[in-house]
Amino acid sequence: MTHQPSKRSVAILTAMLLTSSACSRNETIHRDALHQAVSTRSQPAGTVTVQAVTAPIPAKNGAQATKTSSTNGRGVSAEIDRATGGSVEGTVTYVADRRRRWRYARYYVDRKSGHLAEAVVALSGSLFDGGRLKTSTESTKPRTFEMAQKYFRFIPEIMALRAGDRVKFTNADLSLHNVFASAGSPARFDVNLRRGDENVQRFDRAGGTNKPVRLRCIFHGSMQAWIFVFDHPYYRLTAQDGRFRFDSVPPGKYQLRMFHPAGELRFVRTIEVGDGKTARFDIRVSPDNKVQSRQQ
Ligand SMILES: [Cu+2]
Repeated sequence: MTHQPSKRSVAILTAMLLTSSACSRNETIHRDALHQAVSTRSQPAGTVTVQAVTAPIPAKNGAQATKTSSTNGRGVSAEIDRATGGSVEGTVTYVADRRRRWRYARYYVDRKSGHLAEAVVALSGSLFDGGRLKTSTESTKPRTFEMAQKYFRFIPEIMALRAGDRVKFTNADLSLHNVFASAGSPARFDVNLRRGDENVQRFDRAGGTNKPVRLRCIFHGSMQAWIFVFDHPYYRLTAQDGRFRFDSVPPGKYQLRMFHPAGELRFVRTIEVGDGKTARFDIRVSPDNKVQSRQQ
């Protein structure tokens, strides 16, 4: 298992820093107003657009069984052997609807392909709910990510990390900002940041895809961000190509969950993972997948 969330977070941060210079503060605020307008519009009953193809692929040869100690400093209760389990891969794609425009299209969707970035994709299931799993190739060292406040936005707006990881919040704007974890979030804090200030928070409670830590700035209503915390390694944050992949998944039934909080798009489907097989599930979402605002 590679450290994709970390690399992707960095890649997305870089990409957003490059693109955000074109985004004025007025646009940001206007975007929030659009959000309100779109959110209150009634949506038809959620028809899930999905293309799911299960394509068994022979297991790669040469994967060595490297079962090692199941204890480490993070309270890991079990360890998955690299040579066992199956894989799940796919792409998240947004199918636009001209009658129901999506306010975040210009940020997240490659218009030609529809590939959706900054979508959180994760597996959930009884095999690892409530426990802390790792794969034999996964680093167990807690990491520290950075979430900046710049141009009156959180950059990146969406993060996915492992319980025990930390996030360093910084302020690059001249204005005083604040980071406030909303009531009901798995983490609670409320800090003010002047330009150049830093604040590090550790995220220990895993809320999965259903209960992200919801962040706001109390001074600027349009600023918002989400941090998803998992107690297992089967989560990804999609990059510009919309792709995700999980390896070393213990065989069994799971829910494949996708949540795009900024766009309020949600997708859930039950999948089965077979030993030594790769299952491909392409997730196609449309305005039909929009959830009602303020649900989480
Ligand atoms: Cu602010």
